[in-house]
Amino acid sequence: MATTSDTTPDDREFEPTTSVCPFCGVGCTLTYEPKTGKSTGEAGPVNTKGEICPKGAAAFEMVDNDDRLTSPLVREDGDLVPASWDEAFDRIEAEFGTVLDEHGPEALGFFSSSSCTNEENYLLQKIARVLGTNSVDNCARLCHSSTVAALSDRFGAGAMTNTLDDLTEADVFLATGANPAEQHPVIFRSYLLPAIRDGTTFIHIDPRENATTDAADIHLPVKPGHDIPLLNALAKVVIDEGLVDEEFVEERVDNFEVFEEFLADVDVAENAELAGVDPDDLREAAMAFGEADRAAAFSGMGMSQHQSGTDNVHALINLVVLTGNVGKRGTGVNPLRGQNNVQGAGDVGALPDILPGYQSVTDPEARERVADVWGVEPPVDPGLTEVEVTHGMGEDIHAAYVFAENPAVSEPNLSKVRERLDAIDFLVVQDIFLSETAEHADVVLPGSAWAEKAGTFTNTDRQVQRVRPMTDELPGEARNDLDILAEFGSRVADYEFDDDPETVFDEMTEVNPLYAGMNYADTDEGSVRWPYPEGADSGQEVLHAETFANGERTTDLHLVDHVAPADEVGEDQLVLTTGRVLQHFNSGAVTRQSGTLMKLRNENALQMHPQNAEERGIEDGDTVVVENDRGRTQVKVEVTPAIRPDTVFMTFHCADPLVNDLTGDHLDPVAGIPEYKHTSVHVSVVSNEKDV
Ligand SMILES: Nc1nc2c(c(=O)[nH]1)N[C@H]1C(S)=C(S)[C@@H](COP(=O)(O)OP(=O)(O)OC[C@H]3O[C@@H](n4cnc5c(=O)[nH]c(N)nc54)[C@H](O)[C@@H]3O)O[C@H]1N2
Ligand SMILES: Nc1nc2c(c(=O)[nH]1)N[C@H]1C(S)=C(S)[C@@H](COP(=O)(O)OP(=O)(O)OC[C@H]3O[C@@H](n4cnc5c(=O)[nH]c(N)nc54)[C@H](O)[C@@H]3O)O[C@H]1N2
Ligand code: SF4
Ligand SMILES: [Mo]
Repeated sequence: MATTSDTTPDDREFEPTTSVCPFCGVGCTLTYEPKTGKSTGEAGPVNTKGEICPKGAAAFEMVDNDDRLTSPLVREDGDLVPASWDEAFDRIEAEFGTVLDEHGPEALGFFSSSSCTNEENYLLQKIARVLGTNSVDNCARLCHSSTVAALSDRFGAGAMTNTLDDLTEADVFLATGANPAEQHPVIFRSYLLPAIRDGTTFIHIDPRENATTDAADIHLPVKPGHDIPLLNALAKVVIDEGLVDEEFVEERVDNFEVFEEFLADVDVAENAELAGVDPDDLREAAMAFGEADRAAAFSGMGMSQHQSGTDNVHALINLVVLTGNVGKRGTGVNPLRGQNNVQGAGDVGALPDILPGYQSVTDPEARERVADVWGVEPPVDPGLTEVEVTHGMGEDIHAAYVFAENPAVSEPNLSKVRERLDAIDFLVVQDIFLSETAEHADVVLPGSAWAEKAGTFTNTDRQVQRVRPMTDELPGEARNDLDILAEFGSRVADYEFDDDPETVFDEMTEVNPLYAGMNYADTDEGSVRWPYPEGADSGQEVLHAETFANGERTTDLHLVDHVAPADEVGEDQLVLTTGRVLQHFNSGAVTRQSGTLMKLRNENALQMHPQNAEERGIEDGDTVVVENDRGRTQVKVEVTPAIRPDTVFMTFHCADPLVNDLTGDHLDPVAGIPEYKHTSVHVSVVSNEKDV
């Protein structure tokens, strides 16, 4: 990567101020340790003893890194070459101007970022809306959009119903489609594990045995894509065994009889067979959940990333509501949120149908409240999701701005995505590294990493925390993300956008009712939790206690039937499900830069059951071809009984092997989340060395 300045990242000095980890939604507090030149944990609102996981410990390696982007790049004769900021912005201004003149604002798409601050996300969604489009989205789309849709529909708030602190009071934990031991390590070790050791029964629902399963009392190895029959059977056992919380149902549920009738035909043993689990284990899990005084459910990508993602979560909510496990400590439906600020990116309105504070764009009063502050009314029509924007590139979408996301690795069905990224007239990428997506861009803007910026992040249990810079100096010509966004907005729209985090925060609290009354100074000490009603002393901990967040006293039980996954499984095919490991993060853009993490684990292996391996003549460590109609990739095999015999698993943390060349882009009809967790594939051993 070309550098236009003498300041390489290594020359800089950092201050040991505290900030928040750039990786997962747990939100651990970190600081810089001058002696080692690395990040280290510091006691904070979530990691109260300063505990961190290996990624937190390596978080500085993405800041202080020789591969950082140090200059704007523009495409000349097919190549990306260094340019000045003025040249880069002039080009952006001209190209966005042309697209706006020729095609209007609907021809624009904006990718906002769940790894960036509330202020940056707020500003980018405002820029999109001031320009006249609601087509702004963030990785929450790929992550918990289905969970948020189901929770908002049923309870009126798309977030954890409870807090990490009160959850430790549960008698039973049920975690489904989530592997918190690897993906939310500090929640697992500091909150869940101590309670489990103290007697809380732990039910884990996952097609694989993983580090989380090691702590489980009951493991239900569900077939990928078959959570609804399993959850309906759990609800059926609860009803049959008289474990319904009748008082709660009487007071807070509208349609119990209809639901009971709907489940009347459910045969528990048949559903268990369809879901691929042992009926006795399923009954034991249902009894434990139903008999508990307080039971708490946790939900992750195994539930949300399906064509039936929203329905999956509805089925889980049914079980929780039926047993009266909502509105009190140690209960609830608790999505473990993904990136450090995915909760915040949604809260502040970086979503195509939602204004700040989950107000619908179609609600005229909400638009008016926003217009009062902005002086510009947001457009009325919901915009496109990020997968829809990608699919529209080169057709209806003529220019796009990708801020801190890497869709060229993280979106599904990548051969189509690559085609679209090349077909679009004009693509801007604002990143800290030359990501796979940046390689397709017309202009690349070098931004700032977590330890170089100020603002706030909102963690998985709704705590707004302060992000503080540890240096004023950026590598080379790189600039602060919020500055870059403000200059971009001010150049392309007839509007002056502010680049001061506190000013942006203050404006955000005026527009976002959930954050109303918060003040930037308060986030400097500990954290501030939403909802934070104006005039309150502190944010609300357990939601939905007397009424649901939508103001209603009651909710419905939803009647959800099994939805067959989009990919049919041919006779000699296996189901590929995908996910994560402890040592790496998402597309790998920020973890493959870390020598320490790569040393811990640098291989992306395909987990396969011994039975499948034997049938195909595959041995542990062999290289195999994994393929389907969409693509083909080669990967090493780890033969292990930890995975179901009809399923294989690999991560999406690498650009090679690139698993999303295989995944399909079938979307959940409500939330638009892709079906990353169920893909049909052929797996065969590479017989000829030359093929490798
Ligand atoms: N180390 C690490 N931590 C991370 C991340 C990371 O990349 N690395 N990413 C962050 C982000 S963005 C997110 S969204 C979270 C995600 O955190 P998780 O939701 O825990 O992540 P996944 O590994 O994608 O999926 C969880 C589990 O779902 C299981 N599963 C697969 N298919 C099914 C199914 O059909 N049903 C059920 N019930 N389970 C199934 C998988 O075997 C896997 O163990 O993690 C965050 N934390
Ligand atoms: N097969 C499969 N695919 C999946 C999933 C799965 O489970 N299976 N999970 C999906 C989920 S849940 C998610 S959240 C997505 C994640 O998908 P992405 O968000 O696309 O993945 P990341 O690797 O987190 O990409 C973040 C990008 O932002 C850059 N960046 C990081 N911090 C900063 C910053 O502060 N400033 C700037 N300017 N740039 C920054 C990084 O260099 C990187 O290029 O992947 C989805 N894709
Ligand atoms: S648990 Fe999450 S927030 Fe905490 S140190 Fe690890 S990656 Fe960072
Ligand atoms: Mo995510």
